[in-house]
Amino acid sequence: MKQVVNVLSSKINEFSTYEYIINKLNKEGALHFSLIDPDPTKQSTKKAAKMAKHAVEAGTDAILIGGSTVFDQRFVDDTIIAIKEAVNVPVIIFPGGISNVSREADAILFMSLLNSEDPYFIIGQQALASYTVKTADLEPISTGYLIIEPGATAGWIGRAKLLPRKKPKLTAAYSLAAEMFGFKMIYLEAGSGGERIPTDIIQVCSNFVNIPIITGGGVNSKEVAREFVKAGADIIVMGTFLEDNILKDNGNSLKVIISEIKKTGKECPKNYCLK
Ligand code: 1GP
Repeated sequence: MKQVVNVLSSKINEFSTYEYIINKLNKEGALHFSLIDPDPTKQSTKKAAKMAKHAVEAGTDAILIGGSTVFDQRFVDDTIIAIKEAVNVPVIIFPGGISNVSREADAILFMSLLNSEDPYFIIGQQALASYTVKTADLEPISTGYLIIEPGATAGWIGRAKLLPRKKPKLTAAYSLAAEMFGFKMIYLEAGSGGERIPTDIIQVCSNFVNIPIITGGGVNSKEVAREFVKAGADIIVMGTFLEDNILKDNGNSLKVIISEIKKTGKECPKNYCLK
């Protein structure tokens, strides 16, 4: 046990991905994260690295690694290693489950699916993963995860009691509770590749909470990205758009969207405190 504590204490003063996020948000007003699914049926590690390189050239601020149906832990490690060799922005795990945890990443969104009906997704798998995160020297960034209707794969797997699209105050209540519990960030989505969350949900949540709001799912144009940032989203995540376009146009269409996010971010100054 002492050894574990020593391992950790030697890391306390190292550069923190969370600090990078907060400082960049306070400087730029909005960030963009690129989500890559470490799935060998989708792309090789080499292709994943190429996608990340184009995304960084297009202006993305971090690479998220994750998927709801990750099954090959070794492939997750290899994908992250390849990406880290290609780019120098933080690589952060966006875990779909325990098999997503990799010591190769810089940080992990240590998420609790707060609107799950199954305690396993609220605290169970997090408890099981906690030793790995601690001994792997992965920086946990506690994140309250909320899934809104229709929820897609993430909602189904996480046994979410989906938050109603037409009742933004319900999502805001969960977001506020997440902040009161001490979560550092909130992640709102309605599922990957599907329907986007209603903009007024972002707006109402942002009126209530003082921690960064991450959102994604179905973002595929500069208009949508602008609308989300204007409504109060701090970090826009895009996955499917990257998968569909980035190797075809070398990131040119992504660059247009990220430029819009940065432009809109300047109109929405932030002043977050480090927690
Ligand atoms: C899912 O926000 C991510 O959590 C990405 O969604 O694949 O639809 O971009 P998309």
